[in-house]
Amino acid sequence: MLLAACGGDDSEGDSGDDTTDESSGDDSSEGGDEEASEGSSDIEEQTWRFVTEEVQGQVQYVYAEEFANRMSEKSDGKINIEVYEFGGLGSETDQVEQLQSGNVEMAVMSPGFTGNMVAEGQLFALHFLLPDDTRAVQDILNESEALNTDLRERYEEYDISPLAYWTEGAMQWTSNVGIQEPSDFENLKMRVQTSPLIMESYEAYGASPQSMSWGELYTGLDQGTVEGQENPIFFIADASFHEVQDTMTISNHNNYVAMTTVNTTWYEGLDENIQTMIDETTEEMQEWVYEEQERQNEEYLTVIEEDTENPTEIIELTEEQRDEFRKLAEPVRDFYRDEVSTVDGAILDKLMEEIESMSGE
Ligand code: 6CS
Repeated sequence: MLLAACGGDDSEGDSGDDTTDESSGDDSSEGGDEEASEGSSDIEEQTWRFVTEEVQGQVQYVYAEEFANRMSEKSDGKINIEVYEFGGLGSETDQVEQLQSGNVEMAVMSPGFTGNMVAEGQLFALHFLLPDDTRAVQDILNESEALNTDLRERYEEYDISPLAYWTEGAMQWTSNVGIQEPSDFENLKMRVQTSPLIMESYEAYGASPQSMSWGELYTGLDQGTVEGQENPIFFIADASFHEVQDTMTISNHNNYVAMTTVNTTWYEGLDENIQTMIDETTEEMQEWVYEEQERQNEEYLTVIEEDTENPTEIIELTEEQRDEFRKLAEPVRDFYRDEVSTVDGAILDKLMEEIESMSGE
């Protein structure tokens, strides 16, 4: 499949020069005024592949398109990045393998799909760990040494370098039962990503979690193979999950964290000026993607609210109701320390200290 996809069939990949996608917003030309970097004349023409877990218009995809455009401009057109949407190169876990083997150079990856490999990365599955405020979450993701140094080193043991972590927004629950208290999860067949700790988090509420690719999720919910799921609002609406679910619970129990990743061996073999160009672009993109996810999450909330053909009851949890879930979620941190982590939870504990010291600033 990869060979076919890499064979230059434009329907599979995006050259990265296509700025016509309206959903990338007016900002798609941001960075367009930037001068080609000094020394770009030394750069040899090259094509890289950048795979995402989402489809055209969704946050990860427009992120990769914008990244590609900026790299092309900075390199005076020498670096051409082909962007692949979800599905073109297999499932989410296939994509992880393709990055590791170097079949693709770059990927947007969710830690929830590397849980069976990088044990420490599962800390993102812990509910009520990150701050409630999404901006504060992004600040932690930008500044945390636990994540950007210690966790990165763990991923690098598997030839994956996370260059940045960014939020795609707070996650909410959808179901037909209308989740308001932990007992509503009793035996609920909850669809989750492949991380064992995500499963543990839902077992703590009494649910019956099942891992599944999101490509099968609409049908799974429609046919009752699974009965609930978690995602940011933009994704729930754009993937039409709300059409096959009666309720959406605004729980803000966690943020959806994505990682900009590169194949470590490939990246380390690049000329220093190209590495710098990648690093600078990754850093610039942090604010860009923050605003993009915020815009999409706001817009798609309205889409759900105004979809009269597929009405979805929106249930907003009170702080007291959230506390009932929090009480059950917090002991899962000990499970992570004792049963999951290979360093007794050292990265988690450092992250928790960082969160505490940032929230006190
Ligand atoms: O639920 C999922 O698996 C998908 N959710 C998002 C927000 N992005 C891609 C991911 O695979």
